[in-house]
Amino acid sequence: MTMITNNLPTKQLQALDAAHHMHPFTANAELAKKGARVITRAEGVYLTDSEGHRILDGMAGLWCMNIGYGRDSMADVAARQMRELPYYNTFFQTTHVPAIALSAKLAELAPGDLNHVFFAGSGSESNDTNLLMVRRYWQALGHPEKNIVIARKNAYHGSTYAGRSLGGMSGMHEQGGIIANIEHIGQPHWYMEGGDMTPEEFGLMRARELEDKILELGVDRVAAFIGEPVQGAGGVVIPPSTYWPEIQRIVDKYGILLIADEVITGFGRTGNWFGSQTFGIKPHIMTIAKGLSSGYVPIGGSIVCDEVAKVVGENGDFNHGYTYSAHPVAAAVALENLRIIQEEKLIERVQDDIGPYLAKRWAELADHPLVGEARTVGMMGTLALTPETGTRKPFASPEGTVGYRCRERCFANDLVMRHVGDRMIISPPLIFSHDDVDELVKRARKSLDECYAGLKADDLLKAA
Ligand code: PXG
Repeated sequence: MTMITNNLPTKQLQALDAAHHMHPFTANAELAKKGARVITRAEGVYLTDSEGHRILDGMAGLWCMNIGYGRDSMADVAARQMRELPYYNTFFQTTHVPAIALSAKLAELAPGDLNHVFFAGSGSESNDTNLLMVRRYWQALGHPEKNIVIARKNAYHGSTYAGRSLGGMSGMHEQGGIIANIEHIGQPHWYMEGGDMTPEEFGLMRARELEDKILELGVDRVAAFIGEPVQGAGGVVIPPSTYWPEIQRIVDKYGILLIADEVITGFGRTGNWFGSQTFGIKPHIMTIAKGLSSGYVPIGGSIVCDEVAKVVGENGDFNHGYTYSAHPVAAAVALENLRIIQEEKLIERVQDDIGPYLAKRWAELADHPLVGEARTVGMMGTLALTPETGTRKPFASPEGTVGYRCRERCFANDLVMRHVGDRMIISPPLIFSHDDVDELVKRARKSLDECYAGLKADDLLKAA
């Protein structure tokens, strides 16, 4: 077989990719016709493709590249760890230094009594762990029937069976169904679903769906509630200020467990170490991945409070674990990533400098005729595309038509900005400079202009 390198012609790489590589969340036959964009290298906040384009990464990879690409020390730590101890497991009464150091570090960083870490290879696996952990907790306390987890529509909790079942993406549920004893309530998405209510009224209403659901099922059946502090894949849904305090009140009142899925919101994304701190949430378990290693290596985990860890730990074996739980190379690289975040004060930067600057520049896009709403929290941003500013009406075209067209313009303008339905979203690396923000807003505005002109020409600027 020929050596496949960056130097092969794009067309040849695309043909091999189409022949052998099944892409996630993709209509592969369709992609094969046009060919995937081949990313060949990256440095800082820019990607380079096989055609030599320099692409500004407004999504930090897939919400994970918090410290930016091309950090030599990350590679050095990985190489050192691979030479010293490339692999060992933590089953069978063994441990190793990277596992010890990373779990202790996470216990130090996590709020409250979240002092115990169960490692996995990804966010999805960690949510599998969490589903089992909360069920096992109640079972060990003598309540095996307390096994239902309440989650939310349009949530994303991963792609394994537990992840996709806890998640509330209808397109995922339609393919293969979901596992039993998971219930979904409404999401706190005021712009799309708030009707005539104020955001604050709507936030309370949606939170109280949790209380209604607990009473409907019976509190003796409910193990836990899971939510992302800010829904990421659902379209950067920043909840109304009333939402999380009311969820917390309900969870406390009925004594059910609270899982905060921090896979996106963890490690500085919202201006604190964890989104739970930004929104005043006190979870029993936090799901982590992505920014834990800034995507340099796959690693995820569950940070667990004293009480849950005690009950699960004091009742015999917890029959669960992954070959790569606390993988030493991944753990060492994650530790180096945390060191960089701390030493470069990236979280303080998001809080005091680059977050507010992004908020200011992003808000300027609200004057665009295609934009109905422009919001940010920390280094996450969202634009609602609208056929009619001043209303929150959707487009007449099938949802996602306009968003897809806008994303195509971003692609053409060398900007990674995603669409979710008819919403555009960003989640740039935390190391973004003011110039990078300016460049992102410039490319976004150009893409919006071109999208708007195209919609006008094709008579698609119509409200439903
Ligand atoms: N929880 C949350 C909140 C996530 O965003 C996962 C769990 C699963 O993590 P892993 O590491 O198993 O992928 C995620 C992942 C998108 C997109 O389209 C988002 C994710 C993954 C893939 C695509 O925005 N988030």
